[in-house]
Amino acid sequence: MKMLKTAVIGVAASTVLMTMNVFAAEHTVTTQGLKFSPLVVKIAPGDSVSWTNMSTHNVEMIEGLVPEGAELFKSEMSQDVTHTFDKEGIYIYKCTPHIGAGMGGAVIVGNPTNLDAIKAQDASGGVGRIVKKAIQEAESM
Ligand SMILES: [Cu+2]
Repeated sequence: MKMLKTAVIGVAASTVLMTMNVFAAEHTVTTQGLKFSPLVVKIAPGDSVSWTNMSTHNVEMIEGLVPEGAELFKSEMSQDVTHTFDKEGIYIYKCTPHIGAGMGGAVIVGNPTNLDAIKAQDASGGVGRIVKKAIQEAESM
Protein backbone atom coordinates (compact mmCIF):
# COMPACT_ATOMS: atom_id res chain seq x y z
CA MET A 1 0.00 0.00 0.00
CA LYS A 2 2.83 2.36 0.84
CA MET A 3 4.42 1.71 -2.55
CA LEU A 4 1.18 2.45 -4.35
CA LYS A 5 0.78 5.72 -2.47
CA THR A 6 4.35 6.75 -3.39
CA ALA A 7 3.70 5.90 -7.02
CA VAL A 8 0.52 8.00 -7.08
CA ILE A 9 2.33 10.98 -5.58
CA GLY A 10 5.14 10.54 -8.12
CA VAL A 11 2.73 10.62 -11.06
CA ALA A 12 0.96 13.66 -9.66
CA ALA A 13 4.25 15.53 -9.20
CA SER A 14 5.48 14.81 -12.71
CA THR A 15 2.11 15.87 -14.15
CA VAL A 16 2.47 19.23 -12.42
CA LEU A 17 6.01 19.68 -13.78
CA MET A 18 4.90 18.80 -17.29
CA THR A 19 1.96 21.20 -17.14
CA MET A 20 4.25 24.02 -16.04
CA ASN A 21 6.45 23.87 -19.12
CA VAL A 22 6.36 20.92 -21.44
CA PHE A 23 9.15 21.99 -23.77
CA ALA A 24 11.46 23.99 -21.50
CA ALA A 25 15.11 23.15 -21.97
CA GLU A 26 18.15 24.06 -19.95
CA HIS A 27 21.29 25.37 -21.66
CA THR A 28 24.74 25.64 -20.12
CA VAL A 29 27.34 28.36 -20.48
CA THR A 30 30.77 27.69 -18.96
CA THR A 31 33.50 30.21 -18.30
CA GLN A 32 36.90 29.49 -19.79
CA GLY A 33 39.48 31.98 -18.60
CA LEU A 34 37.91 35.37 -19.28
CA LYS A 35 35.39 34.06 -21.82
CA PHE A 36 31.89 32.66 -21.76
CA SER A 37 31.46 29.57 -23.89
CA PRO A 38 29.41 29.46 -26.00
CA LEU A 39 29.49 33.23 -26.47
CA VAL A 40 26.01 33.29 -28.01
CA VAL A 41 23.25 30.85 -27.01
CA LYS A 42 19.98 30.55 -28.89
CA ILE A 43 17.07 29.32 -26.82
CA ALA A 44 13.28 29.16 -26.90
CA PRO A 45 11.05 31.32 -24.68
CA GLY A 46 10.66 29.58 -21.30
CA ASP A 47 14.09 27.94 -21.52
CA SER A 48 16.77 28.45 -18.89
CA VAL A 49 20.46 29.19 -19.09
CA SER A 50 22.84 27.97 -16.37
CA TRP A 51 26.21 29.67 -16.01
CA THR A 52 28.83 27.41 -14.46
CA ASN A 53 32.46 27.63 -13.32
CA MET A 54 31.81 31.21 -12.20
CA SER A 55 34.90 31.36 -9.94
CA THR A 56 35.44 35.14 -10.15
CA HIS A 57 32.62 36.09 -12.50
CA ASN A 58 29.00 37.14 -12.68
CA VAL A 59 26.28 37.92 -15.22
CA GLU A 60 24.84 41.41 -15.61
CA MET A 61 22.33 42.32 -18.32
CA ILE A 62 23.16 45.61 -20.02
CA GLU A 63 20.55 48.35 -20.09
CA GLY A 64 19.40 49.18 -23.62
CA LEU A 65 20.73 45.85 -24.90
CA VAL A 66 17.85 43.64 -23.73
CA PRO A 67 14.26 43.50 -25.00
CA GLU A 68 12.10 46.43 -23.89
CA GLY A 69 10.53 45.71 -20.50
CA ALA A 70 12.83 42.74 -19.77
CA GLU A 71 14.28 42.39 -16.30
CA LEU A 72 17.83 43.73 -15.88
CA PHE A 73 19.01 40.54 -14.24
CA LYS A 74 22.29 40.65 -12.29
CA SER A 75 23.78 37.61 -10.54
CA GLU A 76 25.94 37.39 -7.42
CA MET A 77 29.71 37.35 -7.87
CA SER A 78 31.39 33.93 -7.97
CA GLN A 79 28.07 32.02 -7.90
CA ASP A 80 26.79 29.60 -10.49
CA VAL A 81 23.36 30.80 -11.52
CA THR A 82 20.35 29.75 -13.57
CA HIS A 83 17.98 32.21 -15.19
CA THR A 84 14.76 31.55 -17.11
CA PHE A 85 14.02 33.73 -20.14
CA ASP A 86 10.37 34.28 -21.02
CA LYS A 87 10.49 37.39 -23.19
CA GLU A 88 11.67 37.07 -26.80
CA GLY A 89 14.64 39.00 -28.10
CA ILE A 90 18.39 39.50 -27.81
CA TYR A 91 19.98 39.87 -24.34
CA ILE A 92 23.54 41.18 -24.12
CA TYR A 93 25.27 40.65 -20.80
CA LYS A 94 28.63 41.33 -19.24
CA CYS A 95 30.79 40.02 -16.43
CA THR A 96 30.87 43.15 -14.27
CA PRO A 97 34.60 43.06 -13.31
CA HIS A 98 35.89 41.72 -16.65
CA ILE A 99 33.97 43.57 -19.36
CA GLY A 100 37.12 45.65 -19.88
CA ALA A 101 38.77 42.42 -21.04
CA GLY A 102 35.78 41.76 -23.29
CA MET A 103 34.08 39.22 -21.02
CA GLY A 104 30.41 39.03 -21.88
CA GLY A 105 27.94 37.10 -23.96
CA ALA A 106 24.52 37.02 -25.54
CA VAL A 107 21.32 35.02 -25.24
CA ILE A 108 18.89 35.07 -28.15
CA VAL A 109 15.42 34.04 -27.01
CA GLY A 110 13.06 33.04 -29.82
CA ASN A 111 13.01 35.72 -32.50
CA PRO A 112 15.52 38.59 -32.26
CA THR A 113 12.71 41.12 -31.93
CA ASN A 114 14.99 43.96 -30.72
CA LEU A 115 17.68 43.58 -33.40
CA ASP A 116 17.14 47.10 -34.77
CA ALA A 117 17.16 48.63 -31.28
CA ILE A 118 20.45 46.90 -30.48
CA LYS A 119 22.02 48.03 -33.77
CA ALA A 120 20.92 51.60 -32.99
CA GLN A 121 22.82 51.55 -29.66
CA ASP A 122 26.12 51.53 -31.60
CA ALA A 123 27.98 49.86 -28.70
CA SER A 124 31.77 50.03 -28.70
CA GLY A 125 34.71 48.37 -26.90
CA GLY A 126 34.26 44.98 -25.24
CA VAL A 127 30.48 45.25 -25.37
CA GLY A 128 30.70 46.24 -29.04
CA ARG A 129 32.47 43.00 -29.94
CA ILE A 130 29.78 40.92 -28.19
CA VAL A 131 27.01 42.93 -29.86
CA LYS A 132 28.64 42.36 -33.26
CA LYS A 133 28.72 38.57 -32.71
CA ALA A 134 25.11 38.57 -31.52
CA ILE A 135 23.98 40.58 -34.57
CA GLN A 136 25.81 38.15 -36.89
CA GLU A 137 24.08 35.19 -35.20
CA ALA A 138 20.68 36.91 -35.22
CA GLU A 139 20.96 37.76 -38.92
CA SER A 140 21.87 34.19 -39.82
CA MET A 141 18.67 32.83 -38.22
CU1 LIG B 1 34.55 37.59 -15.35
